[in-house]
Amino acid sequence: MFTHAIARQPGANFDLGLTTADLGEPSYALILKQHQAYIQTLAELGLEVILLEDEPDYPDAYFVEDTAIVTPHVAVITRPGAPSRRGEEEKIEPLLAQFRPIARIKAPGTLDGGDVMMADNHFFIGSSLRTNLEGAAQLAEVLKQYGHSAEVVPVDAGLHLKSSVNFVGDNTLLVTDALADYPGFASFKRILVHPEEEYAANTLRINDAMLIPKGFPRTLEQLSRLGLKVIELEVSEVQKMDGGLTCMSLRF
Ligand code: CIR
Repeated sequence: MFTHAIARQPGANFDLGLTTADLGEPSYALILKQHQAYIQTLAELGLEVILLEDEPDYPDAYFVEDTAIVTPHVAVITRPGAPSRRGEEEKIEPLLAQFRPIARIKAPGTLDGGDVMMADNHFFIGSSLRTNLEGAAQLAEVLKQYGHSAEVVPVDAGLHLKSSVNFVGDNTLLVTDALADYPGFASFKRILVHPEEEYAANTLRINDAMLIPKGFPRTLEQLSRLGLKVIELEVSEVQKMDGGLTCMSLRF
């Protein structure tokens, strides 16, 4: 059960953040509205939401997920893979230190939280453009010290591991074609995301609810069969900045 979430307000210069998407100009008024609805949903699901102020020097800083990995036993502060994002983690560390012992990813390791998928006590760590093998190995080592297991997954498509696969509970993954046959996932039930709905792979399980991006009817239908409460959220402006539902919070 998650009881807390950390999130950060998007700043007025959020459109200066990194992106590879070609979905048009993002609107500040709209992203604020979408972010507000997201925070409100987390609160309605019973989480205590700690909302941080925007960071003018870090236009991507509202993607707080990338700055830490929080397990029931430890919080690991990352060293983000994109140089423009290094430093976002500094204000996250003292906050998480109130809740968990702290460990840190150290240079030359790099790691983004978006590359880390927790499936109960096991962690899949994507090695991607943002997370290098050194960062992945450091995280695996810390996780093992705290009683978790971990393995590294090569990420060849999408920005992060969780752009393509997410754990939805009950030994089940929601996964795109790119990773559907990954041997490390063989023991999981797998729900395949339709190729036209790949963005919807970034869903977020919060306790007995499933948050999914709005506008992906096939995925909505597939997830509705799981017996969870399914909540659709509009995140069009977040998508324009290569982000999604998981990226905008740290849950623990
Ligand atoms: C970036 O490129 O770093 C941001 N614009 C998007 C980060 C998305 N984060 C995530 O998937 N965890």
